[in-house]
Amino acid sequence: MEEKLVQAMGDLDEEGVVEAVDAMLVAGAEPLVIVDLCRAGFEIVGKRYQNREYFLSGLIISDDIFKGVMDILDRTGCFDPTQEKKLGKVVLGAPLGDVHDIGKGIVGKLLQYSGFEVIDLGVNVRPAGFLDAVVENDAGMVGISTLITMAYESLRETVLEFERAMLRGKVKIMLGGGAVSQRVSEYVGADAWSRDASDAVKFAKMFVEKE
Ligand code: B12
Repeated sequence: MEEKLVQAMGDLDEEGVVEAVDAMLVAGAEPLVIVDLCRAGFEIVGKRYQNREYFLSGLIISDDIFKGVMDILDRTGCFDPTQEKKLGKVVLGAPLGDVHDIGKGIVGKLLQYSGFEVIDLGVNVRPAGFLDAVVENDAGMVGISTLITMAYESLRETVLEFERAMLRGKVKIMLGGGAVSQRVSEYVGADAWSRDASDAVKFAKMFVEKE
């Protein structure tokens, strides 16, 4: 069924995706495993887009199909922010120039589920937008999700914005999304990076403990 889900996502076969997700849930699969298999399916979509087998419409359809998957997973209650929010505040967003928000949405849900308050600024967030939100909400952490290489400069600018405001020492910045890597993280000057949503929770807990 795992294979079927990845393939159906890659083929933009909505019915196949829903069937596979339903079957996996009945079999007791973890929602995060399902999310990760969808991500593998997105990789296929991305490659086909690069090879010009798919066009922009293909990317849009894959987004639509995945929203359906999240609706199904949401109905299971697995992402309910049931715990009292007391661990800390995380400002989350996609940087200027980037409108991808699927991974960011997952990260936001996981953080909330794990007891963090999430201030989600959405996509295409200006560097100063992150700073303003941190100041307004007295938040100690920032999570930035990036899928597009064009946004590297705005990531760097965001970190510089905190440096200029003399807040860099107080605010931890983590990066994630398909376009990040160790090199990007070093260039930007982030505190942590990952392409795994659950690491956002791990990092946030680590940041709070170190405070
Ligand atoms: C769906 C999609 C779209 C949808 C997005 C819909 C939406 N609401 O997000 C739409 C149609 C809008 C879109 C638009 C475009 N896209 Co697009 N898109 C994709 C696609 C197929 C999937 C992205 C996705 O959601 N993946 C699934 C999620 C779950 O993965 P993820 O974001 O990496 O998140 C996971 C982890 O990284 C981690 N994570 C995420 N955030 C964070 C944050 C923190 C702090 C941490 C710790 C972890 C973490 O957790 C998640 C779960 O594990 C990718 C292909 C790919 N391989 O990714 C291309 C892709 C990203 N797109 C691409 C391109 C080129 C575009 C367009 C420029 C196309 C165009 N001609 O207009 C525009 C960009 C517009 C812009 N300025 O941003 C390229 C980017 C290439 C590059 N190197 O820059 C890709 C890679 C496709 C390709 N191979 O060419 N796209």
